[in-house]
Amino acid sequence: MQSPRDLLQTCRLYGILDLGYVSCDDALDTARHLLDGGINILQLRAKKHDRETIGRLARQLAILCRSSHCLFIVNDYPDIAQESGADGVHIGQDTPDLAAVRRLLGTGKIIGRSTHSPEQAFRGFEEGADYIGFGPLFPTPTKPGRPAIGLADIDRVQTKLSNNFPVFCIGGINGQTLPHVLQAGAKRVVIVSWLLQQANIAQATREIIRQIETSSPLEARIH
Ligand code: TZP
Repeated sequence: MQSPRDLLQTCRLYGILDLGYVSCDDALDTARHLLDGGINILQLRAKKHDRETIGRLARQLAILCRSSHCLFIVNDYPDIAQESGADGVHIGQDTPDLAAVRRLLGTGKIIGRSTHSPEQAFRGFEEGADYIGFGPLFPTPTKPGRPAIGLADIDRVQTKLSNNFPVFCIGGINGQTLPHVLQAGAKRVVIVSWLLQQANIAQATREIIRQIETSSPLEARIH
């Protein structure tokens, strides 16, 4: 069986079940559509819900994702990630101490870090994040008030961190902007609102993964 970190290497499209776009009642069905489309990393992001609701949903999603060989990540709450059986947690810049999160979760779990500049990206790598989010590339209502950083630094950041280190470009990515993001050197992307708003989420997911894999093949890993 692949370890979570090995599976992370194969992830090209990162889906986020953002409860700002999907109701709790629809969350599991929406997750099933994303899984049908081939998503192999999925995050639960809930900025306005109470811990109990998030914990309950996280436990259900952890089981669902595991049965589909999909990594499941909880945003913001290391303790919920731990107790729900998730594969890891995603933390923002407002959680400064990644080492403390690592002590809580141990080395078996994945820790992802949001970064909004090349400097933050390099720091995220150095402090031991297993992957970083890098963006927002474009302005996005999903992260209001956060300035867009554009495409110019993607290639430099990905190359400096090595092509094997998972840099997930994020923010305002959709069917139209994706080709520009890939052209700029992105190897992995996160798409939140655009994917969740598609009439056929599974088909859109499949098509986006196909586009990423076609335009941006990963170099073979030497073990
Ligand atoms: N972090 C940087 S941009 C962003 C997050 C969580 C939101 C991206 O959402 P969308 O809807 O794909 O623009």
